Amino acid sequence: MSKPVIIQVGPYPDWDQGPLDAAFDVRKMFESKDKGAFLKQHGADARAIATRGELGADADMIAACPKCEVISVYGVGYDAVDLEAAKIHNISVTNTPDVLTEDVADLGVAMMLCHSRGIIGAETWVRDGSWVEKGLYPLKHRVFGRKAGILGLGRIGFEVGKRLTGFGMDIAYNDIAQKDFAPDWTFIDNPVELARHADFLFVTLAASGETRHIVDRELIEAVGPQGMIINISRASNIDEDALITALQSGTLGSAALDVFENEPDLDPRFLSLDNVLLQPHHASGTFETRKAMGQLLRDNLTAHFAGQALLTPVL
Ligand code: 8YV
Repeated sequence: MSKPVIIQVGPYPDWDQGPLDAAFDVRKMFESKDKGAFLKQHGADARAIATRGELGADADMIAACPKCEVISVYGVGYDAVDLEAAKIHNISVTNTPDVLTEDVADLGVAMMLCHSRGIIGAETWVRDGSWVEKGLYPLKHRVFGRKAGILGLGRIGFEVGKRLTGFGMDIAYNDIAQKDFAPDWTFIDNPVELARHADFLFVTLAASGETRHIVDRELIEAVGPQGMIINISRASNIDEDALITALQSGTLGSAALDVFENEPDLDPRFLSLDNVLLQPHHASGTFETRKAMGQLLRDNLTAHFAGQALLTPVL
């Protein structure tokens, strides 16, 4: 029996590629310079699309694959998949929740500590001889005991909060409703009020059309000149232009970002700012988590083609 044809949007590590190639007839879109021509050639045969969180599958891609039955996302975020188009064409969508939660939370907290304590600058201070020539490294701001705000108390936001309790922080959160699994943390029903409360504002919302630019100029200014915004969700949750303006003018103290509009070609203005910590969208980037994500992506595809229930459907 011939293997189901799959369009693979972006590369995966070798340990995922091997089993994927063995189980399916994989057509690798990322190896083609002309995506349109690639989809013309292979789209008609495709029964599935395997993609990554940040790459998704847009309406044109979906339309070019009329026999597609399932889109499997390597990532928890599926905002880059055109869900309306998937619905119209009766296509299921799966993602990889849970397996990456802890690592993403770890990186968010690490970014807070790193940036607040000036760890990257301090390392340079040692290496470039400044310690010998100039003496002690300039003082930085403490994390312990300060106020944290979590915008979006889903799986990742909750894990961030659990970690922050270890730093004795005063934790508040905002979500569409109060969560009974977080009785010790303060629910603030307005995102701007949450930002006013926070020394450190974690953006951990699942991105969608409704959350686009929820972190706008008003909210950024509410975090204020002493505050830090940490984004481990999606760039679209923040008005990036307003963020850069606030970082330049000092109406926002600092930011630590793992995600960017148009990544990896980020806005060059970020590169000239020293009050922002820049990370290459790698919050889930550990061997352990990426292996689990690859496995879950394949398990969903395998279940689908075996006529079984999907493990982690979002649609
Ligand atoms: C990426 C992510 O999928 O989980 C998500 O939503 O954005 C990430 O885990 C990962 O970088 C692989 O491309």
